[in-house]
Amino acid sequence: MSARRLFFAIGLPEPLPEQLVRWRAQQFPEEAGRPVAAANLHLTLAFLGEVSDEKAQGLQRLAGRIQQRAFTLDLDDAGHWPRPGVVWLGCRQAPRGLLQLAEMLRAQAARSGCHQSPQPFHPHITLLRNATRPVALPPRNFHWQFRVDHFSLYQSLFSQGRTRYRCLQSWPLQEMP
Ligand code: 2AM
Repeated sequence: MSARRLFFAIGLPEPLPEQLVRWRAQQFPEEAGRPVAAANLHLTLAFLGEVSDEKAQGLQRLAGRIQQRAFTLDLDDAGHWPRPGVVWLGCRQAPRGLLQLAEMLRAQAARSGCHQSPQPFHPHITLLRNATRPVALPPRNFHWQFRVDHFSLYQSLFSQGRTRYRCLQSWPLQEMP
């Protein structure tokens, strides 16, 4: 039986990925960590792990039933987790809509047998990996904002030493009438 490595996430609208990559290059020295490619920048809502096609179909059906309002995401926070070696961008105050959406997807995933981390959900966009040594974080004078009006299911593919994410399906979030 085939299994794919899947996760639900929010992708970034153009031209934000390129803007973030330029800003990152100005803010962090090369030795700080391995930069995530612009096309791979995303905010994970629920990590599913290796999932059979049958289980994935069930999770896609459940995702399609989610009724959730669109929300605005403010990227105005950054941090460093030395243990997993991650430098990230996030929000000082996560919107309720984001937390509710992630909570729903993670609960559906857990009920479907996809192990969910017991750690609380901390919404973030990974900018650098392998950042295990101390890193000077940029001054908090940055702020990007975008409207989140859909979420997606991605497959993580690894070949020729590179990770690439393929969007399999997207679902809209409701705008206020
Ligand atoms: P990270 O960026 O903090 O590493 C695809 O791997 C996405 O799923 C990444 O954004 C990753 O978060 C997230 N993720 C969450 N739990 C994971 C796990 N146990 N293994 C790999 N990725 C995980």
